[in-house]
Amino acid sequence: MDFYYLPGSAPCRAVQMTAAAVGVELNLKLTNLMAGEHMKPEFLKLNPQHCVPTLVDGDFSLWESRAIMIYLVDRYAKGEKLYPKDPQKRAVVNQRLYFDMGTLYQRFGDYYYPQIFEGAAANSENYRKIGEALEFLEVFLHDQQFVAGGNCLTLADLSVLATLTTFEVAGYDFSGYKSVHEWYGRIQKVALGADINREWAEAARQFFEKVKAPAQ
Ligand SMILES: N[C@@H](CCC(=O)N[C@@H](CS)C(=O)NCC(=O)O)C(=O)O
Repeated sequence: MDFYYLPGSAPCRAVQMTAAAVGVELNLKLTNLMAGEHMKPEFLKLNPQHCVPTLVDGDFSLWESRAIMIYLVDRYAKGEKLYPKDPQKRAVVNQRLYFDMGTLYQRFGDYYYPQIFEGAAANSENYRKIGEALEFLEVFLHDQQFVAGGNCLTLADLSVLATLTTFEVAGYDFSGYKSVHEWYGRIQKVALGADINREWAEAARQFFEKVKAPAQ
């Protein structure tokens, strides 16, 4: 299976951890966005939306990290722990995956990426909203071992772990969110591929070096 990726990218790392959890080997295809490799005609044939992660399984090509994660489990996982079949349990995992994509990681990006890629000034309202998203996550994790509750690790944990590892290399201090912080330490000990997630995330650190928290 060909996996087009960039190590610093949180969505790519979430897929990497899912592949490790499911036990499938990925043929790593490093895709240098800075050099425009994602805009080459051969890549656009695989993914007209020109983003990583992109997975190519035979003649099937798929992008959107959480869609790829679900595909890997549906197609290759033994058992249903990572993505439960029970409709309500699955719905909670889905809710957390959408929360990660549309709220947690989205708000992180809204604050950091305009500063990094467009030279924009820090926006204190966008910074505040990152904290609010973390408060939501804190509520989800209160008295819970896993992001979607229940008694085992799911895709929601892998998705949020990849996101929060980017928070960490960005220098965003979330230690004040007690349940989140404890979960973050705990989950890295049990998630397969968490060591590679950690290692790959370092590639992103350089981008965040000049971005500071706004004066409060
Ligand atoms: N929601 C997407 C986000 C993917 C994404 O934004 N990828 C970035 C790298 S982190 C990218 O490929 N950007 C280049 C582009 O979109 O042209 C996912 O979770 O897969």
